Amino acid sequence: MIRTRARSLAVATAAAIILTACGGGDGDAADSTADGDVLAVTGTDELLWDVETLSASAGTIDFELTFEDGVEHNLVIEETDEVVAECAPGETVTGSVELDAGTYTYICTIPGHESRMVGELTVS
Ligand SMILES: [Cu+2]
Repeated sequence: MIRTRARSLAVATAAAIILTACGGGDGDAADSTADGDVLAVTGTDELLWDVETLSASAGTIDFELTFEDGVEHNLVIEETDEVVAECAPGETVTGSVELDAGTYTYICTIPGHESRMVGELTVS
């Protein structure tokens, strides 16, 4: 009995360590400034991106866009004219785009936003 319980505890502890490790990896992927698979960007009520430089690996690049309450935004790759995502104020949406290595500009094309909501995406 006692031996079985000790083994169960050991297995549970090992599982907890593995889960913790996975959680840390997800956190890194969501970091907009890292070479993660998901680039998290917020469009603010002040008509700005919260992150103005991003980097990613060539291929499929996933974005997670959050738009603050008051204003509608979208995210477009200027060089390719691809709309990565658009959504209503207060929403978070995901979108993806295929890009080769290079330097790209991501903008919001809502009239009046384009001059302020400009960021640089480096794909390597
Ligand atoms: Cu905008």
